Amino acid sequence: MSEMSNYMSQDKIRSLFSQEMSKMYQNEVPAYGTLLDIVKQTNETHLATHSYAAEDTMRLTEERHGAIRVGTSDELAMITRIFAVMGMYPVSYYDLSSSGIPVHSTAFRPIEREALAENPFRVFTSLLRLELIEDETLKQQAQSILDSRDIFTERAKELTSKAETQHGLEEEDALAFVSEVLETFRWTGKARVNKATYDELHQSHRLIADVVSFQGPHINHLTPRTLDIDQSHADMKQGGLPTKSVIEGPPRRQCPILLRQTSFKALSEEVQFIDHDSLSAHTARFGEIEQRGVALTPKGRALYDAILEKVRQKIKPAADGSNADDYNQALKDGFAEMPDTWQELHDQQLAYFRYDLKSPHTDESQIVQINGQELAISPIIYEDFLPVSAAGIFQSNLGDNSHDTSHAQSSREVFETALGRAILDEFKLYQSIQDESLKKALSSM
Ligand code: OOG
Ligand code: NI
Repeated sequence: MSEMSNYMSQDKIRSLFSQEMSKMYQNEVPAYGTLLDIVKQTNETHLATHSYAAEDTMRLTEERHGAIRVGTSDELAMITRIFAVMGMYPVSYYDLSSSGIPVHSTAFRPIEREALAENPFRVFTSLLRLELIEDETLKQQAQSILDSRDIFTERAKELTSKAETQHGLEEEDALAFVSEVLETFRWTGKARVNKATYDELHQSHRLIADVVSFQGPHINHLTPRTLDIDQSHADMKQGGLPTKSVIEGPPRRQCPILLRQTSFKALSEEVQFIDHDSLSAHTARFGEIEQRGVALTPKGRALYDAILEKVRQKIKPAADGSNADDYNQALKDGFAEMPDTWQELHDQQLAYFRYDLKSPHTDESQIVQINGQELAISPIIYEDFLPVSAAGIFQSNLGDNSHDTSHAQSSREVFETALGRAILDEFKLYQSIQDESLKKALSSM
């Protein structure tokens, strides 16, 4: 396909986009720059005393994910097309309404092993579920406010169509595409509604005010990768960032699983309403860090979900941090049930692994028997999100007074219709990476 040689690769476009997004966000939210410094420090200290394979620490301090919240299915459909230009596809459906948050979500991310290695940047994308607003009048008002906005620049839409038609973008167009798309995620501080409407939306749910009141889905956080989240979490507190009380996800383990994340809470920002005379404080934008471990199989995930559920039935982390130590202890105790060696996780088919030929350097603990052959295993890193954790991240930024929406029906079909394509199944993606590596390893013996 020689005609494609002039096009910038999707991976490169995605990398540029995440870099530009990072620059913009550091300007918009100075505390985020502080967070990046803290993580950089943790990682340097950690690397001085631990060894990693070079490919594990490439682009270490670059952001691993960001998040946005859109208001309508048309917006989501266009976002889907835009992310596809950057090689990002919707993986997994997260229904957060069961946690009292009126959205459902997916994450747009690269799916091929090579693309993930090049730049794994993902965007957790939520669609507001206005049907969960009880007040009919307010619901209709919110809908018509959303229907009257266009969150994309004309040029962004043109370039997206062009990329689709010609299956790629030349460098000049790709650069323009990145900067035009960035506009959609920029914070302006200018609301499209008056103060009274904002207050009413806010009263209904803080998230609804955040999605409906503005020109577009401002990026609400970015998330770099830390090599030691417990250390970074402590340093964030120490450094005076208003840090979430507990780390979401599994506890610290010998063999890290899935995803652990923590954040500093959204800071107050000035908002100008259309009736000009009100300047007020809106809290929506924050900073987060993440540490990822091995992806679990459906069996491993069921065990994870069951243990977490059991722990949370005993103790739920309070927003003010008052029971954080007890919660962490309960989490640790609960997860004692889950095997914590690579071999057990592998042999019990709880997690996904890549197979390679054994080398003299292969650690004993990462050698397994397959078809009578000894192979080396290495964990396949989890690339997706966890609904309970995501709800915890949302909630810590919505304050204590956010009231529950009624438990709504999950509506994956509605979401997929809005996307204009099917959501990919994370388990199938991990399984195929595992299968391929096994085939390759066995055939080269
Ligand atoms: C998204 C929160 C979820 C995560 O890392 O789980 C999330 C949001 O606040 O819009 O980003
Ligand atoms: Ni996040």
